[in-house]
Amino acid sequence: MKRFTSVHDIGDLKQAVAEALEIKRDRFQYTGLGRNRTLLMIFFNSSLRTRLSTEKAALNLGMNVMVLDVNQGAWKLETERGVVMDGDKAEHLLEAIPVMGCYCDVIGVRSFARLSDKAVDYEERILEQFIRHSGRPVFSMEAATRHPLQSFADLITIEEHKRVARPKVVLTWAPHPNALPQAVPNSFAEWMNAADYDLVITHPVGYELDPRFVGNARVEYDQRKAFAGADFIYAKNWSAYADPHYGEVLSRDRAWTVDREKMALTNDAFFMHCLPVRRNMIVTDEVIESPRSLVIPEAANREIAAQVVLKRLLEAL
Ligand code: AN0
Ligand code: CP
Repeated sequence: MKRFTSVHDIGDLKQAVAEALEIKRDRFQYTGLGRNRTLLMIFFNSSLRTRLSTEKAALNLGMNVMVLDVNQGAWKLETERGVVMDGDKAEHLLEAIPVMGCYCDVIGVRSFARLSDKAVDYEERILEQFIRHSGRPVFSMEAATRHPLQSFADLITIEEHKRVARPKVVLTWAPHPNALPQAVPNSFAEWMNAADYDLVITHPVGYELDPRFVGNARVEYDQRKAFAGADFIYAKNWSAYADPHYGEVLSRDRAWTVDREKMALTNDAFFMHCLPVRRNMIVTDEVIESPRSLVIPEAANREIAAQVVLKRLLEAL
């Protein structure tokens, strides 16, 4: 594998999950593979899980790891070409990227949507520049439109817990005070479609996702109807995608919070969320603390997903 930015890079999903479960049984079986190889992780945005799980995965493979938080201690970076750099930005991404490539063998990039210009976000300008100019295999640690390491971990978690071959998986919008990207729901829908699960997406009117990600999913505006018979409830907030409200918060309606009463409509569903989660906005204390909550095993599987991805990138060096 030469890069990892979406489900399209991972190939056969059954094979990928089998590889993940094999690594989970003994995560130290490939410690020689990363010897004298360096991973550089670049963060334009905050992280807890991605940073720790990806570093742990790299250590399991015997890699050396370097982390750069672009906003802490590095020069402020200009990203637009053609700008007269007489402001506060001391360095251009077009020099910074190839320089970073000099010091490592594999690069992970986290760069969220800015939510001001849909075209810029959906072209994945930052991630694409890393792919083009770093000279190294690049993987996404959540980019503007997708979070494939999260979705891969979600898929592994569902495969471990499902009770029927083709479970009903419900992606539900839930309220949040701030405007968040569509990366997690886009990517989740993309992977669930690829896995051919029975996927239902529920959200208030105005929160329709890009149809390219919705794919074969059914959209149900009545959250209670969507929950009926569900095997997995996957909660997430996102901001509006549709014009003219791209990136805006249209609702903070706590009638959409996932609570015990709504979970009772499901087929004893498991509750999932990528974390970080706002309790009693997205989900009640009771549901996230219940025995059906998978948020911790899901986060644990981030290490496994990252290890499969790094292993495949190393094998192709
Ligand atoms: C980010 C998002 O919604 O994309 C990261 C999720 C993994 N969440 C927040 O900023 C709260
Ligand atoms: N789920 C996830 O990616 O978490 P972090 O933002 O903490 O990395």
